[in-house]
Amino acid sequence: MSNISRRKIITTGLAATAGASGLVLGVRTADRCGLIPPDHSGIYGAGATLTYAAQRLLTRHSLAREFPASQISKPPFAKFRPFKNESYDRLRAGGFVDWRVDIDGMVARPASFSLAELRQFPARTQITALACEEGWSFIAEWTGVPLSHILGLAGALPQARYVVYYSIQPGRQHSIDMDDALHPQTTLVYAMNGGDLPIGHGGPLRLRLARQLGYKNVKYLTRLTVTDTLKGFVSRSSYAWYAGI
Ligand SMILES: Nc1nc2c(c(=O)[nH]1)N[C@H]1C(S)=C(S)[C@@H](COP(=O)(O)O)O[C@H]1N2
Ligand SMILES: [Mo]
Repeated sequence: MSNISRRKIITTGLAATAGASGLVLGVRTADRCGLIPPDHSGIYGAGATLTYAAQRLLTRHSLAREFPASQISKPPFAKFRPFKNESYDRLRAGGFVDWRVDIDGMVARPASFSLAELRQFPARTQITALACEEGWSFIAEWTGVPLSHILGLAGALPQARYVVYYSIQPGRQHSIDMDDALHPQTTLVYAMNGGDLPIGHGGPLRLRLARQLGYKNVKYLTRLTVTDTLKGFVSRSSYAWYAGI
């Protein structure tokens, strides 16, 4: 073996070792700073941990891009998935007057709100893109109540770390950490492009997270649970827990 190729092997080996220990160091630091996503799994989860940690540190308080009205996408949108379910159909037949979203868990005042009540709360309207992990996206104007307002009304306890949220569609629950829950663009959306939120887009109510991929934007929202752990809240999703964009 020539000196050159031996040196090459040694440096390559060193670089690989440095890379691996860099990851471990990164994960350890992330753990100390509360930057480990709940779906990490040891060293194999290092990629997800570093994505989460890096994005948290870089963009903690930053807003997703908002667009002018001229940029709103023309319907029909890329993917429209009509939804059927007996209790949903009953509520729909009644014009959604009986639709409610409940908030429970680590809150001082568990509560339940109708759409009419939600519409009385301070609203936020924003024109943002919804991007599916499958590679398509569209821009729409979304109007709703900031989740931070609902958490304030219910009195989320200081030790709360996550919000788990549920759809009337079984198996569609997801969860977010408090940074995303309190983010000003995180809203319970009941209107889109100036009209009621269409059925296909989650009407009458969905959670809209401008800084998260499509699948975290759960449609037909019925319940919010505030918690300090995600143990026991199993998500069926095979996608990463953290879907920051
Ligand atoms: N209840 C429910 N919420 C859902 C879904 C779903 O099938 N059911 N699909 C998710 C996915 S994968 C995406 S990309 C977006 C799509 O939103 P849209 O239908 O408004 O385009 O909704 C998300 N929320
Ligand atoms: Mo998606």
